Amino acid sequence: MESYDIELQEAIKNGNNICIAGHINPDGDAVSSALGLALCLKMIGKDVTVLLEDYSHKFYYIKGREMIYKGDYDKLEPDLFIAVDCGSKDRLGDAQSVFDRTENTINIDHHISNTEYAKYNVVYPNASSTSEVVFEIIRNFSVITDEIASALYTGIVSDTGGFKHNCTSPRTHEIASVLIGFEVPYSEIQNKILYSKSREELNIFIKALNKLKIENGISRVILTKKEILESGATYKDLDGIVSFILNIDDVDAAVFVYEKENGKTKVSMRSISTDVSGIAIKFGGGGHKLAAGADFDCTVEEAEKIIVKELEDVVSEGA
Ligand SMILES: [Mn+2]
Repeated sequence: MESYDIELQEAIKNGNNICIAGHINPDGDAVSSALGLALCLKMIGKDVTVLLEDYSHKFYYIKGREMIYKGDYDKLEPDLFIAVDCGSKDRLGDAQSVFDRTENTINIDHHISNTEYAKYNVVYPNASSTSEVVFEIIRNFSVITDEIASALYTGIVSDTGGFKHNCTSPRTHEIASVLIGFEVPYSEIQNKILYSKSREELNIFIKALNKLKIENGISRVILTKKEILESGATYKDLDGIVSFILNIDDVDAAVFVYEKENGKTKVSMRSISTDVSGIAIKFGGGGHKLAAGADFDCTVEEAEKIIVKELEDVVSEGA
């Protein structure tokens, strides 16, 4: 660990009443890094409150759910706030107000677009996942249990797509090898996270694939709120769609554009070799080189046009 991480460890040691929060609409890495870190800090005697929006039932097996706070955020007065997997302060959602009134704040992340908004920023863009960064931090406290190992393993599998995405490094595998030395049901975890689908997810997949278009190496799907809801799906069932439509011969970039519950438009991009993070940042979003997204105030059709044009420019530059 680098020298400023000693300051970080001191900050954690000095905190007693700690809030840990992940980004809005939490994915596997946000849930795993938040709960994995929470389980660890609880073991070393801290009072821990986890602030997470509701997330996919797929991740309900991760221990520590009872630490997730359901009460009034105005009542929280932590002496330390730790944000995990959250590239910018506004992505904390409702937890942002708690962050703002807490003096000691830590930001643990791996997004290249991270805005370093906390007092202590521990951002490793080369790490596969925030769960990987959390492992590097907590191994210094030397308390890893089967539950913590299962949580962090889940986060790593989730963000690497099963050690497949190019964020996977030799270090990622080293950490995974340590983690599966604990009682970690790695086959079940991989099946649950990467392959199994609920009926609702399957129905929205069928709908999405019926609307799939492929042109100039770019695959795309757009879905309106009406289409999503009439398939019986919820917004948590949409996660796998954009990665799925990237896995098509001769496709280099995939775009999934959908209407959110609040009527705004979400654009989610994945790519094999094209850097899509720049496009996301240009429209006020963020993410990673090969996986990024942004929100738009226009209709899904308008957003699709804008993004496909941007992508065609970048894809043709790279060709
Ligand atoms: Mn992540």
